[in-house]
Amino acid sequence: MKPIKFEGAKSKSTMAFRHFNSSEKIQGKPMGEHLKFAMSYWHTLCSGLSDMFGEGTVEKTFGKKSLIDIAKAKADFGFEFMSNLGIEYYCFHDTDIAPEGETLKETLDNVWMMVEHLDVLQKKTGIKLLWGTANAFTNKMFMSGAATSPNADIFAITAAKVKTAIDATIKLGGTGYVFWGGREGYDTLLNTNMELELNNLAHMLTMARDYGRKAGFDGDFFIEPKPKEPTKHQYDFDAATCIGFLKKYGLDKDFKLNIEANHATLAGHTFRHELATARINGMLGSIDANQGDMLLGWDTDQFPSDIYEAVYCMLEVLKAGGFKTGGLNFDAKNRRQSNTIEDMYQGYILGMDTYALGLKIADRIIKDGRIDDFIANRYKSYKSGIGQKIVKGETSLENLTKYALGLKQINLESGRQEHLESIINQLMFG
Ligand code: XLS
Ligand code: CA
Ligand code: CA
Repeated sequence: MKPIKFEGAKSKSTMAFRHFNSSEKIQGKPMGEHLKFAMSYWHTLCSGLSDMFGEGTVEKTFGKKSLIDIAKAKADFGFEFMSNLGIEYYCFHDTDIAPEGETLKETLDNVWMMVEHLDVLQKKTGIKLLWGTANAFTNKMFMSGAATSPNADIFAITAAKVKTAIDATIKLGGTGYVFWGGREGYDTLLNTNMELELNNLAHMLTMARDYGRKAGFDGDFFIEPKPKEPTKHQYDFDAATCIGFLKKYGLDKDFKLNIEANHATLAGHTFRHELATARINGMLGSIDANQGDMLLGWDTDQFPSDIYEAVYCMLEVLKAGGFKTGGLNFDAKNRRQSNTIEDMYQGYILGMDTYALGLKIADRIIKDGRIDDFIANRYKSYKSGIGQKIVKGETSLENLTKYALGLKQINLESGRQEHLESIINQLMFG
């Protein structure tokens, strides 16, 4: 496979970029730096595209037999794939990069062996690690959770995996470390001590923070909210729940959020709602870019193709001042019937072009100014007089009652949703 080229919007090729032109500047900054695209190791290099009803439709052993040889071949393919696409970052779980051994020691040693291999590939290509994480949900020992397991030995094994994954992240220069809850949640309170489990989860995150800081990790820790799947009640339900949790346990200075599009919609929110919730709390750290299917009630992890969603996402990213330690990780996999290497490239090209176009249109919306002006104007009553006192917290129920009793008439101004939606369409399609 050859490097994928930028051919511009007129191109009819689906094996070329039509919008993603890494060096093109938007708001004075190259597109590549705005978008910080990352490859998800698990979907891209490990998933055979099996589902609940059927086996995988693609083979990802890369012609090798032993587990270690397969792991190295995956890494080699992955770095060639990223280089061809011009993707500068990747994300992994410990179990994506290295096979599990017979014992915990063997498993952790395998991770270290692969870290050395990845280090060489990083130096050769200039590709960087965005974030690392520990998989504490696939192995059957985690059936009842990891940091929230009812069994303290499982908690200890989780700690060992988290420690190694943090060490690996530091060694590879990762700027983020993710905690996605996995099986941290419950199916029934008939067998669950929720209070103890939540306290233990906080103990794990606190130990990870303290260990990471001591070991020299100066990036961000991220929590990735998800409302359900695999458990009925995932503890990290959505952005607001996670922020409340982090504040309760004093972790909000070191943790930010990794918002996934598909998890947002599973929570009954829009993607933008989750991003905005994180942003206004100063916690928009990183993004898992994908999309779900509104007619299917599960986490389908599809490559993003919805331009509206990408536009609203990039508006939030621009408003947050861009990514610092995070980026846009394609936590996405091909559909089961898309089972060729070409499909893998086309999935990424689709996602990258969707977000590049999203960025361009978001910039256009900001420059146009009509939406921002409308919102600012809508709240003008808070700029002076009583409104200003409310905003500053300088009034009371008594004062406001006196003021309200003196009101002669009130102005109910239209929210003009349809007008605003037309502006968005104008700016998107002309
Ligand atoms: C699963 C999650 C997972 C995290 C990393 O639904 O998206 O892949 O991103 O553990
Ligand atoms: Ca994810
Ligand atoms: Ca997902």
